[in-house]
Amino acid sequence: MFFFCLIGLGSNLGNRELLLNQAVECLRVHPQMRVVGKSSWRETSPIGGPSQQSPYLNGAALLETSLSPEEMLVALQEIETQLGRTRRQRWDARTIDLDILLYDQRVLDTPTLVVPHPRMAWRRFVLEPAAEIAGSMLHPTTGWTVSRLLENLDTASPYVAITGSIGVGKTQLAARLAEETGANLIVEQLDQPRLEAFYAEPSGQAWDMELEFLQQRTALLSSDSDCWIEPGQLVLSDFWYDQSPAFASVWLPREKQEAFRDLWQRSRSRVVRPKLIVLLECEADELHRRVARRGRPFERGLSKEQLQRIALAIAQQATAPDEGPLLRLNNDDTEVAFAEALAAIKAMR
Ligand code: A4P
Ligand code: MG
Repeated sequence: MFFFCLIGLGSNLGNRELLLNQAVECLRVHPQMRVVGKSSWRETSPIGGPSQQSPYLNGAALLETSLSPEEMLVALQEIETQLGRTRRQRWDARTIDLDILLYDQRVLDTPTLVVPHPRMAWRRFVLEPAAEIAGSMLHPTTGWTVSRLLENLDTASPYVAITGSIGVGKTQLAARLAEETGANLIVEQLDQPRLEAFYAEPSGQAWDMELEFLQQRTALLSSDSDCWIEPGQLVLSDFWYDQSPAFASVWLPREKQEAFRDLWQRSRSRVVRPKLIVLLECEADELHRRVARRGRPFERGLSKEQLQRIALAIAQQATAPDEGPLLRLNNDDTEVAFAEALAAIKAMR
């Protein structure tokens, strides 16, 4: 059996062009690989990692192979070593980096191998060369082709939605990213009396509360709102329009959920959809502690189980077909999450 495997190549140390060509030569002579496509090499600005790095030369190659994904990773690492790759810190300068972007339609998540490559869906330095040689290849977790992912970068509004369970740190991350990038920030307003009424009697008040949130989200993200006027201006929100049905699935009784989804669907065509969704996640005990620490009296009754159910419902919605590129971040370490989100925003330009 042979499978198509899409590889990303990058170099920003030494003779970059020679190193990329040598890497392709190593792939060519490998007895269990056939190179069926090779992109042009393009110069790109380094994203993430230590400052003062030199520009990268990036490209992509399409292989036909009988190796398993794990065997492919080992083979690529052997080629990296042969071409002088050493590892010091994450995202550091390197003579050669060979990543598995796609392996057939396989979805893998092990400690040593994640496929599709977890950051490929919004990186311009990956998608431009990949689209040259494998535009019609399907990215299995978004259900979009490589070309469509690139088109999303070129045509979707420069808008990033941050989502996650209550108390996970959405507003803090959004504000910090907006300050760093000069983005317009859209923040959801909380109607405190409404929330107090809800937490006092969840079953009776849930419909009104969810409807109010939905209406607010629709108004804030409406395509005729002022926040989209400046072309090219980055916009960040501390919520995501599609988190509405996720919250509704936790708080509303079953018989009301379909009616709510109808309302959500109906106004969905009027809101601007994000170019990238950032989903913040956090270990359950820590999430519960964060909610307690911020000290909103009306949230005191929230249980760890409820917070977890919300987190799960949002993750399900965010991984549903056709939602587009998703960056999942563990926000236990807020510094790491900030660096990852910032790198993603820069990589989309
Ligand atoms: N690993 C898991 N999944 C994969 C996969 N699909 N392909 C593991 C390859 N490796 C995978 O990789 C670290 C570990 O990831 C490996 O041991 C493997 O088991 P690495 O090559 O040692 O280190 P790295 O490349 O620094 O890490 P990583 O996380 O792959 O880096 P990224 O996120 O790919 O970023 N800017 C520009 N302009 N151009 C670039 O090419 N590349 C990076 C690397 C950052 N900025 C860049 C570029
Ligand atoms: Mg790598």
